[in-house]
Amino acid sequence: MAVDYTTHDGVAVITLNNPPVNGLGLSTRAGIVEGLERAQNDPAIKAIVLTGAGKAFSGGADITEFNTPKATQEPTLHTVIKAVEGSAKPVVAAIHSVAMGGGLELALGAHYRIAAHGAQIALPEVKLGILPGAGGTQHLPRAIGLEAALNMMVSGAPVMSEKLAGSGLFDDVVEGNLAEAALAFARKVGAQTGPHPKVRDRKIEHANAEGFIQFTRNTVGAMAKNFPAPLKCIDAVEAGVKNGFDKGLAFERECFVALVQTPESHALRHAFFGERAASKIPDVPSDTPVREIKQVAVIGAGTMGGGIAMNFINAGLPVTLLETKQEALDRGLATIRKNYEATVKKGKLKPEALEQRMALITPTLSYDDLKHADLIVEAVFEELGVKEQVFKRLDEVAKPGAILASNTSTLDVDKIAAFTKRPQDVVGMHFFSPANVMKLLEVVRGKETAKDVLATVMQLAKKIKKTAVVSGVCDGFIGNRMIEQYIRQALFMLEEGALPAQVDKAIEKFGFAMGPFRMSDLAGNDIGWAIRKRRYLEHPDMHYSKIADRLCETGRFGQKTGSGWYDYKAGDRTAYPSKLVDEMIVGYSQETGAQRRKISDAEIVERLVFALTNEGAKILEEGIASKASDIDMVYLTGYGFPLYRGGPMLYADTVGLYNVERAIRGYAARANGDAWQLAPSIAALAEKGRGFNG
Ligand code: 3H9
Repeated sequence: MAVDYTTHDGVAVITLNNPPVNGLGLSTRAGIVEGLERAQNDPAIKAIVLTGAGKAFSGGADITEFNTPKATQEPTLHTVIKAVEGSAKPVVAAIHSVAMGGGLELALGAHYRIAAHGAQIALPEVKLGILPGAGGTQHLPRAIGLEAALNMMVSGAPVMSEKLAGSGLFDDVVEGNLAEAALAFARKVGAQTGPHPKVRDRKIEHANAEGFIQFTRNTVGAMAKNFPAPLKCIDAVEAGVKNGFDKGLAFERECFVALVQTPESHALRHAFFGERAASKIPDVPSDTPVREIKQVAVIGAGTMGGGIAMNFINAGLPVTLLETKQEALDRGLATIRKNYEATVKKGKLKPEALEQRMALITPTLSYDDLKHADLIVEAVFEELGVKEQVFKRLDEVAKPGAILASNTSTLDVDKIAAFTKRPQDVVGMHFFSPANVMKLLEVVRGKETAKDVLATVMQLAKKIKKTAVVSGVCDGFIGNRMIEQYIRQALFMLEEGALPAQVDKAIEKFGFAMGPFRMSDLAGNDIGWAIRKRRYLEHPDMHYSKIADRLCETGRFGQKTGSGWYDYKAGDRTAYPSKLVDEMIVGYSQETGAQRRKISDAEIVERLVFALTNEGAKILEEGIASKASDIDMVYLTGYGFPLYRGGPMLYADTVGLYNVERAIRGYAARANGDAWQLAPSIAALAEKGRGFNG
């Protein structure tokens, strides 16, 4: 039963009861209408309270119903809200916690609203690529004013109920028992004669509504490039301001129907569910007991170790920070302090909080100080020999049951685990740089990693606000293994006729935050060089362009040396195309006999993105990732893949795997075609007319 109906001394209480968040799916909607009718037909009932059970009043429309027949089946949310509004007996919405999207729109249809302190109020539809489609664009400006309403809609950000007290949205915001307050309020208004107030009858008061709308449009237009929904919110509000509630409502509906079918909305919804799905590991049940993590230790106070430590400190967990030399430790601590000082300067952290956070760090030079840690994360030099020393030492000092994590980005976690007598406690925690900022955490599951270790790390990831994705053991794990194929294609294209700026521009226009050459200059070209040198030994048969090695041989390691694929000026991170490098590239093509040709931007995008997709498909085939959305989450949160395209796997689905297969087969038949080994699953899915995501 998605809705409960009870009576309390003349008041009917309709309680949404559709866990986890009281989504307004078909059965919930039908239940509300049924409850309203029951209350109308009972002469003993004088007023109605509409409320929610569990952790939300309502999280809004049921997103899983979008683009399915249920979404439009009566009673639609519009019908429900109309029934609430039209109730002859007053309806009081009692909001004890989250009221979002359709949930807030439902409450706006009620005659009265009261909320508990701390309730989260939002119209977050833009985050799903849509606009509030059940009257929110018309009701909210009438409830809290044009400016505040537009802010809430275009940002989608939640606002605490107490901040909205006195805004016109709530009749009361209470600190005590909301249920009792709601019943008392309902009895009071139930004794009054109607008609009861409707938000739709209020006026939108603003001295210069059109001017403000235009101002918002200009600001949002510049910020929301590639995301159509925020501008549509403004259009819908404007329609209501100019033409009145009903016409505004009709226009809002039109916009909603169009937006819900856009690839941007599809991508954003994919990311919403992908993020939640990533935390679920197929063979690790959600009720797996977790180990308690009260003390953390981080080995290595360099950029990575320091950033990792900050994550735990920010979550209030004490961290023991270990280095081998006092000066390295001092340097690490100074960098952490500097980072926090910058946050204080931006006004995002109180000065006293800075000291509190620093006080959570215990610096040490001794492994013996790690014996109380529940989790130890190693962030030392990326070499197996160094890791061996560290893990052997950890095996001696760590307490039984402590989780031993490696931040390795490419090394074999099973080999690292084998350095200890407790491989079941060893796991990879691959943070991305800067570790205190980047959302992604690849959790690398060794063949012996215990299930409760995985469950603990996934839970901890939530606490430190990371998107954690589980990867099996392979070279580069999910993210770096795929990026290698992407970089390989980028380099081949230089040989075949493109220049770095053209490649970067094409993929940045597609939506990547940074093209491969600017990215490489930022990370340091020597890093890729070191990896390639290892590859040449491990995979002598694998074909790489040597063009990047040439660049490195000249000492152009990127921004840190003032030159790389591009030229840089002191104190300026702008990448200026380098004549010297461009000539070197053309010279290299001539030397190797490569026929330079004009490469289109479309080809650049296809080769880079499909290289990711193809490797991603192999990663799925091998079970390194358990679902396609995990791969997309890695790319959306760690590699700057454009959010509005949903990741390399969803993008391939959007293009159609038949087309992806054809493109890959085409590239495989051309120069450097040996780099394209079509993943069998792409062909198999294409034949069935399916995609990675169904
Ligand atoms: C809308 O309302 C359109 C209308 O304007 C017009 C209609 C005509 N639907 O996040 P959590 C699931 S659009 C379906 O981990 P929390 C979620 O997938 C909607 N499912 O919990 C997860 O499932 P699972 C506008 C939903 O406590 C579980 O609930 N509303 C929905 O950290 C727990 O989620 C939004 O955009 C939904 N609407 O946070 C709000 N919401 O357990 C989106 C959640 O299987 N939701 N689920 O993985 C949120 O922001 C958070 O979920 C919320 C709770 C703050 C509510």
